[in-house]
Amino acid sequence: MKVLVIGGDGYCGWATALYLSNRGFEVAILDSLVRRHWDNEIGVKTLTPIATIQQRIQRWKDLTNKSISLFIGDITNYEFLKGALHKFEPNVIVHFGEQRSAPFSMIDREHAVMTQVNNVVGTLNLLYAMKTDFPDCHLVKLGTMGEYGTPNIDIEEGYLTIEHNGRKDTLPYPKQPGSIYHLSKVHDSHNIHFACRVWGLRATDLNQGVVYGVLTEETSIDELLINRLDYDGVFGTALNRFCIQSAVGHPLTVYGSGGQTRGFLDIRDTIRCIEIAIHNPAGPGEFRVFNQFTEQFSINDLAVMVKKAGAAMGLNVEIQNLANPRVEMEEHYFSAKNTKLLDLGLKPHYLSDSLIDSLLHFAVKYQNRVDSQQIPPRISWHRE
Ligand code: NAD
Ligand code: USQ
Repeated sequence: MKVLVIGGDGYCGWATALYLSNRGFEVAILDSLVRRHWDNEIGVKTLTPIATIQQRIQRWKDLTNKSISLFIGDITNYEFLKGALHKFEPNVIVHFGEQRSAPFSMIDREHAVMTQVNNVVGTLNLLYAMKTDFPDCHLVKLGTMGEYGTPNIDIEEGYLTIEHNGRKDTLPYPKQPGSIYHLSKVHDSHNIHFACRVWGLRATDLNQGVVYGVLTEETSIDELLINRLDYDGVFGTALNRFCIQSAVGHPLTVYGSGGQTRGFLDIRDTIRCIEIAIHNPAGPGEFRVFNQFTEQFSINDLAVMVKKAGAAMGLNVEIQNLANPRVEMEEHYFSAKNTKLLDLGLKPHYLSDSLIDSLLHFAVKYQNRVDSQQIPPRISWHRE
């Protein structure tokens, strides 16, 4: 089976491409490398020294004798996208290729517009290319749990059955995203749903929670295969940031009171969920939604766990409550369903002391690459 991994040079995409290649899928990576450009634009670096995509793929070939094809270009360029699809002829397209940072999307009007154009137009191009030439291809699209926001009722997997004035229907779950980036994912979901309903395309929208961790079986076998691990205030995400902060003696940056609760998962489960979605494709015309996370935590829960694991390693970890740069609820109900992937066979790697411990050791190993100036949040959601 041929799988095209769009965004395959990124954090989730690189780990997924190698995992699928290792399992015998014929894999191609399509990436514009724009994420490396955005890092340069805002002056940040991943904790880890990542090789070029060409070196990475060559090293994988040298070590395993498995080839990964490479298409460098932007999916907002329709001619390029169509050319790549015709050359590779995928059975499955796994789409990670978007601007994925909420703070980056909130910098100013330019970054907001760029995020939505990049994400919405890229996905729309993909849908048109599938409609015209690859109608049977299965689209596995990375969405986000943040599409739902934090409603005061249970979050279902994509759809909600509602009774209204004596009539009943199952409709898309209401969306209340918390950033321009998260909104772009809502727009994508609507467009993909439309393409399934009207053109009969098949798609799985994976509403993923916050991913943590860095090592997977494949990315850990050689330094040249190492994955990116972001810790800066723009692209770094909660738990990964806390581990790296602990390693360099920076107080943990809890925004506001820290009661914000989100779904989380280990990167080893990200790649497995993609494999599960591929093996169990959506039917023609079906827009299927899975909530892809394994556990819920508040930011305070995570900070306390990291502090405890740090203490066991002899690190003195402080927790600091910063003024929240975001506009979000800090104390709220959060109860999201996540049974669909479990029913299809996902065996989660739950967050454990040993995982935090290994992330802390990993962070300590690369601590000399940390620029502490990049840790504090510097983008505000507030109106001046
Ligand atoms: P990332 O920034 O590490 O990787 C994204 C990759 O996509 C980059 O290599 C980038 O160059 C590429 N890309 C972006 N726009 C492109 C375009 N127009 N054409 C071609 N390539 C393009 O991000 P990630 O953390 O790996 O996230 C991947 C996906 O998973 C995103 O869609 C994100 O919304 C989703 N997701 C991520 C997380 C997380 O915690 N990292 C959680 C939930 C959902
Ligand atoms: N937070 C802190 N301190 C930090 C970083 C974050 O308190 O140092 C808080 C934020 O205020 C927020 C929560 O932690 O309440 C999550 O923030 P995050 O930066 O870890 O993640 P988020 O901005 O939501 O985005 C990340 C990915 C995005 C993905 C999303 C999944 O960057 O691509 O879509 O996680 S979810 O959160 O489920 O929407």
